[in-house]
Amino acid sequence: MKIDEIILREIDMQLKAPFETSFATISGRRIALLEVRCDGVSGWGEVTAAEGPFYNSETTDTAWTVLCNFLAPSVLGKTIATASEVMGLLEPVRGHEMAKAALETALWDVQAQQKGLPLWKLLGGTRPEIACGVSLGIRRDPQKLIAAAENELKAGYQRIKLKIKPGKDLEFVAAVRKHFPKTKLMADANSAYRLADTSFLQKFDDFDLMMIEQPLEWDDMYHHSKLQPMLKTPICLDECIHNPDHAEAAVNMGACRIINIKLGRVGGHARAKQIEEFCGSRNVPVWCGGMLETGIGRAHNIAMSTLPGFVLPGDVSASRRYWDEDVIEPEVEVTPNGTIHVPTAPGIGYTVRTKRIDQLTTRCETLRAVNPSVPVTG
Ligand code: OSB
Ligand code: MG
Repeated sequence: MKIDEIILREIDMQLKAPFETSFATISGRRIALLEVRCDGVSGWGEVTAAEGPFYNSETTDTAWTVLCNFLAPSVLGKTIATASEVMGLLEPVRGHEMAKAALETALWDVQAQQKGLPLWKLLGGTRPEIACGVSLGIRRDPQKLIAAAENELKAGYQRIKLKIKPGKDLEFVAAVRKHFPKTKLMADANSAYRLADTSFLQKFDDFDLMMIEQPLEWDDMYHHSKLQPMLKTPICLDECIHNPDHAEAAVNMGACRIINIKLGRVGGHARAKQIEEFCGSRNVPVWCGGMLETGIGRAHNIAMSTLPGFVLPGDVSASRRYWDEDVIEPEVEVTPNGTIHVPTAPGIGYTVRTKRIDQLTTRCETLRAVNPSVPVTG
């Protein structure tokens, strides 16, 4: 694949309803989409960073800058045999996994199209249908949360994740558990607690949760390793895991028993797959997290979720839960059994609605190799 051109577009999209987490309330999204052109084939990826640096340190704007100034120049004009090779070219840039992932995942889309394969088959996926859960934002009171959960369970979703924060936590989880004694339930704190809250966090052990996601600080694996032995509920790490080495460290130090894999957070498909393989070898279940993506990011999440280690329902749900109108067709739909049928067309398997994207675009940058003889990295 010769990397001829990279086109970055920022689109503005309004969420159907605001999404409240312990770190922010998100109503509208500014999303950077990346199109890479190789040998006449277009591949698509999405920057999953949020608008502000409150989930992790990246933002839509930092990813834009790093892609334009550092990542694109180090790959444009170069030829790679497989998408997974691109991470080697991007290695001089530290961090910025979400910026890298947009490019890496777009190249996987190209490679799959060139081979005439659906992306999930190229990745080594084994399940033609994936299990879906939903992530419910924080609500004003427990009754509202129960109503939201009821709605999603009626639609078929297989598990409910509740966002929690101090003051909107135990009472909410208790109420939902009481109303739904058998439902697969979990909580996501997005780093809102500290090790000093251990005795409070132990109270969640009463609710038979599948897991509690990222209770302590975003970069603090050590304190999670102190907390996990004091909880019956498995800890699932999200924010802490940026690469396969982090996954190995977390599992070996007992900081978690489950890992949430997000393509953006770990730098793309190749690393996600490495984490999935490592976790499989250690009997650590993994599942696919979400970042309120458009259909493009969602399509990549669906492909990744077909890998054998993804044994738990992910935060991969229908387009219509987020958007009035998505940027792909067909839109992602969930069956009454709470599953998504994985598409069989080559590449990401959905058609990118370029006209709709053009209408939503607020800025656009086309990048081409300037002078291929001048090295730009290091
Ligand atoms: O922690 O999993 C998270 C959304 C934005 C940022 C972080 C998270 C989330 C979600 C929503 O939980 C997942 C989704 O439905 O896309
Ligand atoms: Mg999370």
